[in-house]
Amino acid sequence: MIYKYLLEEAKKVLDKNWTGSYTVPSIHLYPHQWNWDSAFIAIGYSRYDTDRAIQELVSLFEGQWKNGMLPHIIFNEKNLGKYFPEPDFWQTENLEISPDNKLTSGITQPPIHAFAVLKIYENAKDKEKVKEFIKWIYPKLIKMHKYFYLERNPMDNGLVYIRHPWESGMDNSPMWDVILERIDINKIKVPKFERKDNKIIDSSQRPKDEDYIRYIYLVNLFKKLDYDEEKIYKECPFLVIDPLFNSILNASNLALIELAKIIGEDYGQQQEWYIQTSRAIRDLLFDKDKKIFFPFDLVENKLIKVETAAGFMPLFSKSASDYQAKLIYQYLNSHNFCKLYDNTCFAVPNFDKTKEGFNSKNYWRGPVWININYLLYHGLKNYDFEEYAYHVEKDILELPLRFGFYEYYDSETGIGYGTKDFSWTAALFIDMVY
Ligand code: 2M8
Repeated sequence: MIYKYLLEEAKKVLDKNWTGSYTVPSIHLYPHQWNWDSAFIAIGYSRYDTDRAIQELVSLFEGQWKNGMLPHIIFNEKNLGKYFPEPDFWQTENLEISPDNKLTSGITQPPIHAFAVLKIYENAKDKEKVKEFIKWIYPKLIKMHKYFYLERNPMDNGLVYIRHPWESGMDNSPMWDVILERIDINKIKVPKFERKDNKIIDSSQRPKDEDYIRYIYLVNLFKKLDYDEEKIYKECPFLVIDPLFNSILNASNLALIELAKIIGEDYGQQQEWYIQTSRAIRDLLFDKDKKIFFPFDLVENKLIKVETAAGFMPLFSKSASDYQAKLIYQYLNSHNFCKLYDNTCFAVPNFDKTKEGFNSKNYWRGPVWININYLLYHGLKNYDFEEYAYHVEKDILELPLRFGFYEYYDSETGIGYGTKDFSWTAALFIDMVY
């Protein structure tokens, strides 16, 4: 295969970003350990270095909170001063529920970890070694899922909320615009801060300053409320059921069933979670006229009708009905996203190209992201949409081949943007090539 020769380059990217115990997403822009990045990175390692794949997740889970939450950043004390916001802003170190020996943020990210652990097992030559690792991480994964179902499941229907755009992983997605406008930047007070990201990357490809003011407002609110989930739920203006987050959680529920079988544990609990969350995704988040799943705003109790790739993700967890999957497919395979054999786009942009505010170069507002396409690829396979899955696979391989291992790619020209030598792009490329 022509992509094989690039494998070594992809591995070099991961080597460059490897710290000895985990992998940074990018040395300059993201110099700490990130939650869902590490899971994607571990999937890449699982193809050729089981030990590193395991080590990546061991380091990550050392930062797990006592209440089960896995923070979105585990800070590396040696690298402090290069990123914003860091521990001085989060101030989580003296909480009863935060870990004793790690500095972390106070929010989480999409829980793709059980899915990644199963991949490590499937790809390993030495299954017994991975079995020992599964025995170690399984209770931690269960604890994390329990945290979501107990503390973030306000309707008690298996749909869990996020409370910060950073928790979605799709930080400045147009999905969050209307909600964030609720936070009036002329009326709020936030501590003085200085961004670092827009000194490293051209600011036209990053979130706006107004976005950051709101992000920091929310961090400050959590801090003020001592990271107490009940208090946060009462006061937070950003409380959203995200289809991406819930689909990932649910795909991980499926993986947890398999992991339990491998180590001989009972899996009734995760089966129940799976059934409940699937049903709620199908019944509450789908819009059959728009042919896509939407996020749900818990503050105003309504769907947020903004069409992004997050709305295709119930395919990944097999939570969409066949009827919903067919409608989704029609919409995905149209000029709004990227039609098969249309040579003017790459599969698939993160936002409907025909909508106001679409920007093919700006971060989560329209470029192609490899991790999202990776999830979509698996989702399409789940429903036997083989031709489109192949189309997505081809672009996941071709974009790095033609343009390098970038953080995201212009969905019209394919040119890479954001930071280069980006870990999950390299890791998922590796997984696809093997
Ligand atoms: C981006 O988010 C961070 C905050 O978490 C940032 O912009 O500083 C997002 O793309 C997120 O999904 C990703 O996990 C993180 C590290 O790659 O960068």
